[in-house]
Amino acid sequence: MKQNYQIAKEIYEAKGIDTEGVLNDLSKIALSIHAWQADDVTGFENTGHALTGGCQVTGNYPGRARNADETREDLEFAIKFIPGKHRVCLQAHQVDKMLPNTDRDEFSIDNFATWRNWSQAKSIPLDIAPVFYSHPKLDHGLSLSHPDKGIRDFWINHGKAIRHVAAEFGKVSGSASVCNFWMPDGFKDIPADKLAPRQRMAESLNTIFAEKISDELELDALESKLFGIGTESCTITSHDFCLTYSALHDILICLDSGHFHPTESVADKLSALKALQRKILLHVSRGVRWDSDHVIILNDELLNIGREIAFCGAEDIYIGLDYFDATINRVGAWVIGAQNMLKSLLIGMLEPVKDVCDAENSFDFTARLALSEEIKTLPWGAVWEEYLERNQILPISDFLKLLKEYEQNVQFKRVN
Ligand code: RNT
Ligand code: ZN
Repeated sequence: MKQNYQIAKEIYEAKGIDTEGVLNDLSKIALSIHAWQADDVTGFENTGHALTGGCQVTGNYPGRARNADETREDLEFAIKFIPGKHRVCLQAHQVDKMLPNTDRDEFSIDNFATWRNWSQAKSIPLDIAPVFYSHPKLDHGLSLSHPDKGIRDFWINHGKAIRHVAAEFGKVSGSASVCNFWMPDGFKDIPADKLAPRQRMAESLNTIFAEKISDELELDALESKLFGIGTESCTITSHDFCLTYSALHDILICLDSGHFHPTESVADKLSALKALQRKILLHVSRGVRWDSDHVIILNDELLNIGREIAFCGAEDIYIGLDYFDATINRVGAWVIGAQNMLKSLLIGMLEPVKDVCDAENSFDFTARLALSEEIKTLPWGAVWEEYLERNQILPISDFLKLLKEYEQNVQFKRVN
C-alpha cells in the first residue's frame, strides 16, 4: 500500500468515507466497451457501403482494425489497461463473416460465432446494436419509419435477427445482453408531416419487440438523438419519442451524452429516470459543437455523470461507452476514455455527500455550496493510483510506451 494512499485513506476516513469499500464497489461496475472505436464504425460486411446515418469519423491515424479478429486483438490489448471486469458492445455490422447471399435481415449467430466463442473463452459478456445505417436500404434517410412497407420489413427483420443474436450472447455469458436500437431516421429540412413517420416507427418497433425474449438473456434499449449530420431539422426517434416509448413498453431508455442540446445534461436526467424507469442504458460520449462522439475527458459533464451514478446507485444503470476518434491511436482512445469513466465513478463514490445532504435538509444552502466545493480538492488521485496498482494496471507513461510498441508491431502493419 502506497504512502499516498494511506494518507488519502485517513483523510477520507475522517469524512466518513471507507476507501476500501469504495474500491470494492467500483470493481463490481462493468462498463460496456464499444467495439466500434477500433474500425471507425465501418463494420466488416465488406459490401463497400460508406458510413451513413449522420455518423462521421474523422482522422486517418494508421492501424484501423479491418476485421473482427483485429478488433478482438485490439480489445485484448486495451483491456489490459482498464481496471475491472467489463463487457464489450458490438455494432451488428462487425460480423465475423458474411454468409452467401444473405443480408442484414437474415443475420444470425452464425455471423458472430467467433465473437460468441471469444466471449465465452475470455468471460467477456457481449452487448450488440442493430445497424440501421451504412446500407442502401436506409433510403432517403429513413429505415423503420420509411413509407415503403418493403423497406420497413427489411429493417424490422434486421432488428428481430439481432435480438436473437443478443439472446445467444446472453446465453453463453449467463448475463443478459443489451440490444440497443438507434435509428438515424430523420430529415435535413423541415418535414411537412412529422407525425406519420413517428407512427410508422412506433409500429415497426412494436413488431420487432412483439416476440418476448427472457430478460435473463436479452434486454432491449432505445436511444434518442437531438440531431445528426443530415438530420438537422427532425429526428424521428427524438428524446420525447424514445422516453415515452421505452416507458410504455418497459424497455431501457438509452441516453447518449452527445445527443442533447449542449446545455442539457444527461447527469441531471439520471435521478428522474432512476425514480421512474426500470433500467437505464448510458452511452457516455462527449459532444463538441456538431459532433456527438469525442473521446470522453474528465470534464464537468463526466464528473456529474459519475457523481449521479454514485448517488443514485449503479445497479440498473448500464454504462456503455460511445466515442470514436481516428486522429489518435484508437486503442489509446479506448483506454483513455474508459479510464476517465472509471475515474468519474470513483470520484463520485468517494464524495462525502452526507454533510452536504445534511446542510440541504436543514435548508442551509450556504453550507451546501461551501461543502460541495470543498469536496473538489479531496485526494482521489491517490486512491485511483492504488486501484490501478491493485489491478496490476501500469501507469499511463508505461502504457504509452507499450502502445508505441503495439502500434509498430501490430497496428501499423495493417495496410488498407
Ligand atoms: C449514433 C449513436 C449510436 C452509435 C453509432 C455508432 O449517433 O450514438 O449509438 O452507436 O454512432
Ligand atoms: Zn450512442
